Amino acid sequence: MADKFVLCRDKVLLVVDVQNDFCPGGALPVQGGDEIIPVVNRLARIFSHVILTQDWHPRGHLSFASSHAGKKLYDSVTMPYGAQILWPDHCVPGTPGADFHPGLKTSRAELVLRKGFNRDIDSYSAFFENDHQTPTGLGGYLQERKLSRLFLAGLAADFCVLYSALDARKSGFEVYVIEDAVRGIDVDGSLAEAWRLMDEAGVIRVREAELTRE
Ligand code: VGL
Ligand code: ZN
Repeated sequence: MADKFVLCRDKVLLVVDVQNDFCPGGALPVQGGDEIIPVVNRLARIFSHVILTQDWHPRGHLSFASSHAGKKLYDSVTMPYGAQILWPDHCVPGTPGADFHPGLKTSRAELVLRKGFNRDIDSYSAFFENDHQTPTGLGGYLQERKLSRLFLAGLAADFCVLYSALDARKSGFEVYVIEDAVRGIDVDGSLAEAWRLMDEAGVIRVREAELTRE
């Protein structure tokens, strides 16, 4: 089973948002978020291509509850592009929370993609902003380099990993999610729903051991 993964030259490890703000002690901590770091570091050594994403929101970003008078954390508001959950201020460039977790080994990354930098629109997905129309350029980058098999890791399983996986499927990529290299936020059952949506979209679940076994 594992041999089909090894020596696969077009495989990409896409590491989503392993930043201080999503780890314990951060502004929007994902429970156990830092536990995936040793797993991701081991995986990064065996993939021929590593891409990292960084959530990157200017101060006053409209996904922040603090930008909406009278709204509370995790309220949902209607934006021109649809529903938006309101988050604590997070991943503001220039703050430590926006940095990669110091334990994450970043040296093998050939691309660092930032997303969510437009004040008026969030971008959970590494492929399209939350209007599902504005591309980040990642799809074009992968296509141009003929990289078609994506293995996702990172935070959070039920937001940025989920939307990246779904968009990648829609864009025609073969998509795997490495179950023990992700953790979720779980707002109102969002984690179970995320696994359901990924299964339905043909995202294949794998574990680290299946990728490393000889
Ligand atoms: C994320 C909520 C807000 C994520 C980013 O990385 O999953 N979640 N911004
Ligand atoms: Zn964000």
